[in-house]
Amino acid sequence: MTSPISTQRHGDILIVTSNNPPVNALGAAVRQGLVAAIEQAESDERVKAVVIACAGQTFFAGADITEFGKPPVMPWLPEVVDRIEACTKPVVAAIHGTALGGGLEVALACHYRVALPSAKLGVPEVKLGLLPGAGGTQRLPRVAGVQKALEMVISGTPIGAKEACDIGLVDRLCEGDLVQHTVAYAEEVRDIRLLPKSSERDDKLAEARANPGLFDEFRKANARKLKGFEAPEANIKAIEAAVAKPYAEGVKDERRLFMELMSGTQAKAQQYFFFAERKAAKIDNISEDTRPRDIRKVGIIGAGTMGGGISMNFLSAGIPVTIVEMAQDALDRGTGVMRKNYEATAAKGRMTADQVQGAMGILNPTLDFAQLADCDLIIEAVFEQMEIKKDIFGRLDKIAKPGAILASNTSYLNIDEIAASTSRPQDVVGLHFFSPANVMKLLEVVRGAETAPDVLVTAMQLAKRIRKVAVVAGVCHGFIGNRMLMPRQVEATKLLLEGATPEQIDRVHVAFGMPMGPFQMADLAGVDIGWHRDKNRVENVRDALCAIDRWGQKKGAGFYDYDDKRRPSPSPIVDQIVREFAASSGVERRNISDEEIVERTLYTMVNEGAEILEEGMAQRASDIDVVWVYGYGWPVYRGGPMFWADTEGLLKIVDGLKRQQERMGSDFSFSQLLLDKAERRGKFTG
Ligand code: 3H9
Repeated sequence: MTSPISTQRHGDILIVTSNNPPVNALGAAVRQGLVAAIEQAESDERVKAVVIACAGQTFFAGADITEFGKPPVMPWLPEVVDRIEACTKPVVAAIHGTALGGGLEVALACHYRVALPSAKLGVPEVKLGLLPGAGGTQRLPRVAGVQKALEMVISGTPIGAKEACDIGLVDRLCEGDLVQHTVAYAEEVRDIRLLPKSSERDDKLAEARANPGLFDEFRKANARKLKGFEAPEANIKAIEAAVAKPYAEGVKDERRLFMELMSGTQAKAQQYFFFAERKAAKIDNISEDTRPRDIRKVGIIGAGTMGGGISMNFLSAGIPVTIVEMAQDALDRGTGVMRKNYEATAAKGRMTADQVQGAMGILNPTLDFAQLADCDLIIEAVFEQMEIKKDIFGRLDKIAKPGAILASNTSYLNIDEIAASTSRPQDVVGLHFFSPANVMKLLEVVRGAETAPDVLVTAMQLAKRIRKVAVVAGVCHGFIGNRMLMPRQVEATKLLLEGATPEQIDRVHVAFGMPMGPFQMADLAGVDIGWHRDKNRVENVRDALCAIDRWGQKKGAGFYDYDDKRRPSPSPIVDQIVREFAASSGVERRNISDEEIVERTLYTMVNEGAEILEEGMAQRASDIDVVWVYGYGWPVYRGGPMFWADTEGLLKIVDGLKRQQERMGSDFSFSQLLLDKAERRGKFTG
């Protein structure tokens, strides 16, 4: 087998090149090749300095994640980086693309770093439930400063090469031919023998030692973001060790903390999720040579919250949008909200005024439906009612150009029925965005019975262009995400009558790691969503709340009372209503345990997920997990509902559901797939 590492002498510089597509991950062969190349440089008297560069789209993007959990193959990455730093001849990194994780650790071990201005440098290990484990927690604070290192390890977000240069992480920026420039740099430094070693620097650590409160302040400032996750605290501790101890001791702490994380469930969940997200983009049963349709212009019908949010995704990606409303005031209101949202982003420094202008400048607001005629994709985002949608699709059929994709943003309705109101069902697809649509990363792509393969491929590619993560769902009520919400809501409401409070149920969900519980979510989204609007028809707790205008946060009251800062408190009125309903429906009230809440509101979701898989409404269990992490804030450190069920053990899930089966009554039936897998000690994922 040929090595992914090749060497070539250019005068007295040895150019070491890695060619390990797609991202030059630091797999065993790359690590072995790098050590061999350094040995070659040491033993060849003609070589005065070394350049480490990568072919293809990027500098090393990190350790090879597919090797995690397998028996280790020598040399380990920590040994490789130490060997590079110990080289007696200057080693210069040539950085393009993304120097991430182990890739940045290799660069930090080099004595000098040259980069293209477009390069990005970062340590995303925290997103995999890990920390930079090849000396990164020790070298990065020494080179970039402790505060910056803390920010980088905790966010996992890379910084640009320009900033890296400003803080001393990159020594020189260059335009044009990177390797040529790096060789020239190596020639400048080739005679230096007292080489700068990242591990030996102390100046920036000394600054941190002068500010002993730094770590606690950092923990306090980031407490909310870090809640529930194990890796961030381990990252902070490793950097604390860098400041407090000599390098040789600090790396020992780093290794111990790394191994602890690596053997934990959170790291497994987060690494599983990394691949789950990438798998979601792949569509079953579609030939690989299916070409996407060209999307240059998008039409949106409806300038409400959803229509406006959806439009912003395309505008931000530079794709012109024609947005249609029925009345001028609704159109003005909708475009006004979009502008305000952009301006708020600009005020936070995340957009320039020119970018705001640029986005709004390619928006064409109109009352004229006929202006959709030249759009390549038209997304309907109007009121959730089948008759209205069918009418719109019938009209679209008459004016849209041949080959245009006609999409509905429906969150529950049958795409096949909508498609049947056109003469081109093959062009119809569901594009279910999540609210707020300009923020939430998830997009459910609903595949109708007749949706053409190239329409699906286009939808998946377009999702990437607008920075969404797309998951293919089949046609069923609520698709993947909202369908799984239903059993949760049914049981949560029944638990209220039986004696639990909204606070208790929400607390259990938040403690589990969800951003909010079912009743907090109802209050935020609007208790009145889907309500029949007849104040005299009161058949359940929700009807009763809606009848007295307790529609949630927007009315200052819902399942909770809210003060003028939208802070919730338990509501005696809701308690009274719940008790009355319990009495009138003959429900006996009792103490409800937290465990019962988990079994009836979370285990039931797993059961529904299994049902969705069994019916083929999701392509794979990991797609369900992607929907729940990106659409509803399921804690990524638990992988998603299906991965979590696997870690709990499917037998335990089945036993819990059996325990509750009588109480759940006819609202619940077992998924055969779940029962079968549990019996065979099987898993949904992996
Ligand atoms: C680490 O370094 C630990 C060390 O500190 C300590 C060790 C002791 N390994 O994302 P894409 C695959 S932890 C293996 O679609 P893009 C990916 O699965 C690592 N495979 O491309 C996909 O495969 P497929 C720290 C990897 O252009 C293909 O490459 N580093 C790895 O949108 C293309 O990926 C990270 O966490 C990997 N490290 O984005 C960086 N990375 O085609 C993780 C990617 O079969 N990677 N693949 O589906 C990324 O963030 C993005 O992939 C990157 C490119 C930005 C590089």
